[in-house]
Amino acid sequence: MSKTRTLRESLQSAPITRLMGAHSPLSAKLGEEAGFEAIWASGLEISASRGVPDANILSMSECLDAAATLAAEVDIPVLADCDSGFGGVGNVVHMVRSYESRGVAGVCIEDKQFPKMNSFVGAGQELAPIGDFAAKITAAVEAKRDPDFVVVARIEALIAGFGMDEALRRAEVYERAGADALLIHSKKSTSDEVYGFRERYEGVLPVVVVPTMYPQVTTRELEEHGISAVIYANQALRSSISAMRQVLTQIAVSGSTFGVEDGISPVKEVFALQQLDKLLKLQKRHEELSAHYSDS
Ligand code: SPV
Ligand code: MG
Repeated sequence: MSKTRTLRESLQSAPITRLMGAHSPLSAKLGEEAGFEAIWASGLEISASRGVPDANILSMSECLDAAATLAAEVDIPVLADCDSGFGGVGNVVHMVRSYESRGVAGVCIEDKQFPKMNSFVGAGQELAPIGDFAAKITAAVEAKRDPDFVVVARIEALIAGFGMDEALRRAEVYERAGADALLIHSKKSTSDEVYGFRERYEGVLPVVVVPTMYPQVTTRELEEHGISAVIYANQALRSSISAMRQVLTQIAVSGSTFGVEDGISPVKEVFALQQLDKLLKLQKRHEELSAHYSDS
């Protein structure tokens, strides 16, 4: 089955789909290895890995390259965080064509103005007019070539302080505009707000959540409340920052790497993630074939 169809069907059916955030092929591989159904090519993670804020500082082609590069290294589908679509409707159409042609299974665009600001930053949460964003969703849906390519509409009304009625109004309009799923984002410290949205939303689209600010919630609880997919958007990145910081400080302070050896991945593990065994097999076969052709 194609990755686009896999993602589409996974969102539309039980059990809940779990997406792990990634910013590199290595982190995507670790997400796949841990058993997640799909990868979220996170704007926050990709920006942070480049040392810049999550505020459309990177261009679309930089984000695309990061998402496509990690998509090429995993067998599970990748949903790309495409911020607010990188500009006007022309940018959205170019974005869909580009991501689709580079092996990404779907895109998520949020109803904020360009340039967007990460949702957990107090300032800069400017919502796009509902009609403008809905029309972009329709343009995105009409631009795709593969009918299974997924277009997720992300609602930022709760983040921007416009309340539940506005979030629900937007959900209904984005559904009519052709979205395949809705991502309802919340910065509350409990899941009540997204559960409230799920209860009052009367449409048929799968609902996706990102529980960064309400980490106590479990996948099972989300599923029991009718949530179709959960994105663990940035835990891989954050764990790598704290692990690297701790180890690097220890080496700097102790003047040796001996004390950290037991706590870090052996070089062998790095080789395994690089699929070195495949290269060695390939080289062996090449030698054999080479000898065979030399004899003829
Ligand atoms: C991301 O991972 O970039 C997201 C999720 O969009 S959030 O950081 O919660 O906005
Ligand atoms: Mg993002």
